[in-house]
Amino acid sequence: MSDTIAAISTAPGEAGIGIVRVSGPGSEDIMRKVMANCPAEIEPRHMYLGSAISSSAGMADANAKAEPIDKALFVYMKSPASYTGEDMLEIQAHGGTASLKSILRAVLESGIANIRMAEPGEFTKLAFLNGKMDLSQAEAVIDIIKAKSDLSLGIAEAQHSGRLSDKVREIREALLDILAEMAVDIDYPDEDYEIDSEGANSELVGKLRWVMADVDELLDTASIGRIARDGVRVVIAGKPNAGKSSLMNALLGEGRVIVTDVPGTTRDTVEESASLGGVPIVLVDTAGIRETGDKVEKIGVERTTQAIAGADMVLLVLDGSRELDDEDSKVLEYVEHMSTDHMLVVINKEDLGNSISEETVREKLPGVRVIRTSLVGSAATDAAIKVSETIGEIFELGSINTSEMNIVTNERHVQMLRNAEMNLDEAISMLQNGEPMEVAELSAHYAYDSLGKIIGEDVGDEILNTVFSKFCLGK
Ligand SMILES: Nc1nc2c(ncn2[C@@H]2O[C@H](COP(=O)(O)OP(=O)(O)OP(=O)(O)O)[C@@H](O)[C@H]2O)c(=O)[nH]1
Ligand SMILES: [Mg+2]
Repeated sequence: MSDTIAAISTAPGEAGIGIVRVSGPGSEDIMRKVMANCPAEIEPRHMYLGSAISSSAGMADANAKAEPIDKALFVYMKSPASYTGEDMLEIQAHGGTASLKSILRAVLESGIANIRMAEPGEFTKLAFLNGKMDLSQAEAVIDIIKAKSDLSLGIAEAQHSGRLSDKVREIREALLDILAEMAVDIDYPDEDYEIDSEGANSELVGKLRWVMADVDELLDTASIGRIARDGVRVVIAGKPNAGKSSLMNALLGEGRVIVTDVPGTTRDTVEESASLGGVPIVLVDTAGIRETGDKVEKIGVERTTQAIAGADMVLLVLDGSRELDDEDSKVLEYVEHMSTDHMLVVINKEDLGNSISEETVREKLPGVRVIRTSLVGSAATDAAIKVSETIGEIFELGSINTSEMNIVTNERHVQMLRNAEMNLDEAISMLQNGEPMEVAELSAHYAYDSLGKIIGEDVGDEILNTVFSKFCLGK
């Protein structure tokens, strides 16, 4: 008999409710042992109110004293109409750590054969193995859970609904037709293409190019997909006291980081996720860049350098109340190598004067976008809006229509698409060079297999383990 698995499926901590989830053939028996007053006839997918009781009481004879744990709602789902496709039980109790742990313990100690704790992602893995969803849909589940903006959620939802899978299947079908033609040519080399093989091949080449164009179209969305899923990494840099942390707080709309008039206040990089106008952002506040003998501050400056290196965009904050000085020059050196397309210079402290002209800034950073701000009082909100708008303009994420476009966000999918592209390219070259049809067909077949791996066809345990190990426990 296959295993029955159980886990707490809600996040740890205190909450209104929390859910213990069970999947496998033992689900019904567990329900009858753990839920007191369980009706004799249970209608699947209907919710009942009961009382969860400790397992030793549950296992003892009917007259034994049951130890109540918590009042709980429970629902039983009969295979195959469940998330995993197996029989399932979900117990909704109060969302306290002790209550949920006790219920989970009662489930695990219920004496049902082959009951055990679920592994991370195992419920979703079962859903995949039981054909409830394909692999790319299963992978979207984790993206839905992790989504921190409307945009990333929209993309994940589209993938979960099977839009990417449909597109991949469509490409594979087209490729399968071509493979069939190639096979005919291999079996009957002289009959079908007796006139000149070059002419016949050019038709095949044309068809393979169409397929490759489809693959490329998906690959083209990958860079934006990565940003949409993980967020645009926006690093705030500048010399000490310029107002970096003030800008961070303004953008987050809260006093997240410490702001003082002491230069060198921020010692370490501070990261926060935010959604600005529907665009996912990871904001990074940094230690002010300057030459320093202070050991801690020095490490902070090193981290700033690393943060800049990994940035999708830099917000360079200058203190506009004073002229550019050596410290600013030092900061400019740090960002010189970057494309100014992904940079915004924020000349701050406008309320204290305008000692830095936009021209001076552009002399150092040709073509860079510049705005003036004040980050004290109510002006901070306007500044935050201006900066958010610029980020939106640069990354044009607002224009993405997640309900129509296929956007590839998953690194594994990108890899498989790249493999397919490479194999198709090889197949095309081989045909053009008059190499034997067998070898060209083999390359095209590899492309077909790579595309299949996106949706989970012929994937080995290794891939499955990697995919599902990224999930949290209980999912
Ligand atoms: N008048 C005025 N003061 C500002 C403005 N922006 C920031 N400040 C002040 O400048 C000081 C430094 O601000 P922070 O935001 O801590 O500067 P920082 O760049 O993070 O500084 P470090 O963390 O030390 O590198 C604080 O006293 C802020 O209140 C502004 O637009 N106008
Ligand atoms: Mg700071």
